Amino acid sequence: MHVSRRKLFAVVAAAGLATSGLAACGDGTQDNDAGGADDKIVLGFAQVGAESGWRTANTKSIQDSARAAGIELQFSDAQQKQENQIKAIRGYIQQKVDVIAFSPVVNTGWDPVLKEAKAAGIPVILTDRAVDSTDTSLYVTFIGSDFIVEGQRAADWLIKEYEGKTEPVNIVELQGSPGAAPAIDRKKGFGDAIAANPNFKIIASQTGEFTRAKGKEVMTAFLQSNPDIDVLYAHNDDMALGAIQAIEEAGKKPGTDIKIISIDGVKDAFQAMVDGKINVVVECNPLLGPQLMELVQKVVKGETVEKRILTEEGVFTQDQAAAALPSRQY
Ligand code: GZL
Repeated sequence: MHVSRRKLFAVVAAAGLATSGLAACGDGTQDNDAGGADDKIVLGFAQVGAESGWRTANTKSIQDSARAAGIELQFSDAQQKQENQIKAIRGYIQQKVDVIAFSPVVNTGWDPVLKEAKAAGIPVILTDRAVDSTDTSLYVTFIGSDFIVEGQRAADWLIKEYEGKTEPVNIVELQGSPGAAPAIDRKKGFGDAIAANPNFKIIASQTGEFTRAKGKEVMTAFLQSNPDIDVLYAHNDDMALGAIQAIEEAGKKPGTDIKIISIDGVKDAFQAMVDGKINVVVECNPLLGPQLMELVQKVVKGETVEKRILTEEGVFTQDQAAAALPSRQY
C-alpha cells in the first residue's frame, strides 16, 4: 500500500524518532493520496444531510473552518440516508484521504466500513452523533453533545414550571429521526427525568424527522386526536417551529395554551421565544468546525487526542431570549 510522506511522518513522529532524515529520504514519487496540493491535509467529511437549521449551521462551520485551516475538504451530503454516508466513506478510503470525519445518521451498522477505514490506515473522527460500535479502536474520538443531558435539561424546566401543582400535565413529543443518537437519548433523558412525577403524562410521541414540514404534519395529527394538550416537547427547533404553525392553525396560542420545550437554539427559535411562542430552548451547539480542524491536524501529526470531547452548551428561557438573540451565531 502506498504510504504517503504525510502518513510516514505521522507514524515516525508518533514513535518519537528523528524525522528530518526520513523526510529527506522520500523516494520523490508523487503522493498518490487524495490529491492534496503541496502536502495539504485532505479531510473527507460525510454529512447527514440538510434537514434543519442546526445541520446547515454545522455544515457551514465545518466548511469555513477547513478553509481557514488550509485543510482540503471533500464533503458529501447523504440526504439522511445511511447507505449514502457509507458510500461516501468508501469513496474517501479509495481516495486515500488523510482523515475521515462524519456525523452518523443512525447509531448502528457502522462496523464494516469503519473496519475498512482502519485497514486502510485512515483515522476516523465522529462528530455530533455517536455509533454503537463496541470496538472503540474504530474511531479516534467523538466530539459532540450529551443528548441525555439535553433531555434532562428539558425536563428540568418542566418540573420547575409545574412545581407544587397537582393537575395532570398532558405532553406530546416530537421525536427526531428514528435510530438517530439524539432522538434516542433526548427521549430517554426526558422520559427518565419526568418519571418520578405521575402528573406528567406523555400522551403521544412520534417522529417528526427533525424537519419543520414533518413536525407540522405530526403536530396537526396530535391536535386532532388530543383536545387537551398542555406541553409539546420537540427534539429540535425545526419541528417545534413547524408545530407552532399547526397550533396556530388549530386556533390555539403556542407558548400559552400549549407550552413548548425545544432543543438546538437556532435564531428562529430565539425569535419564537421573543414572540412568546416557545417557552424554553436547550442549546445544542453545531459550531464544531474549529475544534474538528484542530483534531484533524493533531491526528495527522500522530498526537494523541481525548476519546470523548463534550461540547459546552446552555439553556435559554423566554426572559433571556431578547438579550441573547443579537449574539447568536446560528
Ligand atoms: C444534534 C443533531 C441534530 C439536531 C437536529 O447534535 O444531530 O440533528 O438537534 C439535527 O436539528 O437535524
